[in-house]
Amino acid sequence: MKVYFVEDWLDGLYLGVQIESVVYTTRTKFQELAIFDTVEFGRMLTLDNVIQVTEVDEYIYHECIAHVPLLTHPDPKRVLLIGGGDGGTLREITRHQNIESITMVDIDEGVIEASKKYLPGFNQGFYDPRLNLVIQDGSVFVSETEERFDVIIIDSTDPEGPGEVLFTTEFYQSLRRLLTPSGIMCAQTESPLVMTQTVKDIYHRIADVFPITKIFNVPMACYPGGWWCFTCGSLGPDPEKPLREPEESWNLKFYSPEVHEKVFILGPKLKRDLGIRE
Ligand code: AG3
Repeated sequence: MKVYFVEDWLDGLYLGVQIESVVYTTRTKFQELAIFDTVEFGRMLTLDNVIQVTEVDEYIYHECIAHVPLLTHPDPKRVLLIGGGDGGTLREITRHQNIESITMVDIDEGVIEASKKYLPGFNQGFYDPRLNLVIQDGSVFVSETEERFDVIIIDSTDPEGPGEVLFTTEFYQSLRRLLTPSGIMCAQTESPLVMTQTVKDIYHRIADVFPITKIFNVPMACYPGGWWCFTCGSLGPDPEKPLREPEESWNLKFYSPEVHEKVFILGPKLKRDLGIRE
């Protein structure tokens, strides 16, 4: 018997992932969480029936969302991560030995607990002594904190449900206020192929707040359209120009200095669709 998990990407477009077994399901305070072992994507975590991570392609997303901003900032010491409860982004941040403190703010402790139990490839960052873990709505945290950060990373869900507030102009204004003078932020910003209007709206909201705004894009088989993007807002450093290289001992699988340069290339149609002129 073949059993499939189906994510409705859009009306008229879905992804079916054949399941080997259901590892864990729970209803957290905020969402339905499920972890499956799948035939092609390895272990997979879903929230409210939306695929968040799969073992097979998570490194593309996590390496890029972390190393693109961290390696373009001249010397990041204090890092803020909002969301990212599965731990994949945190795992990549903790590779940087020069970072002194990592504040991670996630609304849903249930996701972190599930990752600690069922996602062994993702969760080592939770045991890093530099981590200050805060369970709170990220939008509330950024509007109240007096702390300042060199790099801020937003590893959110889609802009629906608990993640929606992390895509507003007010939120981006708070991020700008929390950044040190050569600070940079990097957010996951959805599918350029099948959510183009959403990407465009987010891009322009960020560009209205930050002096430098750049989008980069990667393949992501498990996300809508198989094509995903991230947007960096910077107060100084050019997100396209890494100032340092990753250590060989990190054994990265996707990110490299060459990849860093290439992921910022957008095709002419996408640039037009997003209203990006340069
Ligand atoms: N966060 C972005 C997931 C968005 C996926 N959207 C979808 N499948 N419709 C992923 C969290 C990774 N740490």
